[in-house]
Amino acid sequence: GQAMDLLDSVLDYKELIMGYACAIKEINTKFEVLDTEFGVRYKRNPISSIHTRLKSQTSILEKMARLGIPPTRENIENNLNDIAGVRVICAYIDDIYMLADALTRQDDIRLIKKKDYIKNPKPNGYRSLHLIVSVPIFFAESKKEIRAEVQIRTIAMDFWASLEHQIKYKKHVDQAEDVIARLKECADEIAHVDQTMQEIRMEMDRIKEKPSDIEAVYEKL
Ligand code: 0O2
Repeated sequence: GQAMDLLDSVLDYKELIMGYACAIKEINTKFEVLDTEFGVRYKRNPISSIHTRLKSQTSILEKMARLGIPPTRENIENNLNDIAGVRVICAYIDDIYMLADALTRQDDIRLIKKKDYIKNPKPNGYRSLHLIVSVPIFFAESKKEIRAEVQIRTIAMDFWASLEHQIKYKKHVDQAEDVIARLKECADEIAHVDQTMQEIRMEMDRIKEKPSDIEAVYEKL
């Protein structure tokens, strides 16, 4: 009866969420590998932090209702790209593109959509590189392509986005117009700082590291 239907749908939901949880693990590991490799090669880690999140059941149902689509498992899988979310925070802008290219070049990753809000910021000043990718997940009896949303941004862009996100969800912000304008100004200043910081780092990279004393001795031999 109804109770069994409800139980079935709960089990189905657990299965659905499990796939996305595994996609998050897979993508998280891929970024950790890239960070480790880069650290060994260039003695510098491109990733400052990685944050992951699974969309809640309530948010999934709300979004499906907003889209006006019945929330069956198939419809959810075909229409929502952001149930699995991976946010990668970098120090420098060039690392964002390096990581995005390194991920999407992997032969098990399929790039579904790319939105470059760094080259084309949103009118409010939002900057970030968004990728929708799919990754194969190997289960005991099956293999499934699962989609995830990857957001890659700098520490400063992330700082901005978290404040903007908080303000957006506060219903009664006084002088909203003024706040929006000041946030836009901050976004532009941040973009300028990110650019300058990268230029300084690149100049430092060009200056070769001074050889250590022991290396200097060997060079003389
Ligand atoms: P939350 O609460 O972070 O989950 P699309 O249908 O794909 O073309 P969509 O779905 O709006 O358009 O995708 P988009 O533009 O790539 O944005 C998806 C996510 O990016 C958002 O998820 C936010 O996390 C982030 N984002 C986009 N624009 C902004 C912005 O102006 N400010 C901030 N702070 N974050 C932004 P959610 O589900 O909207 O929100």
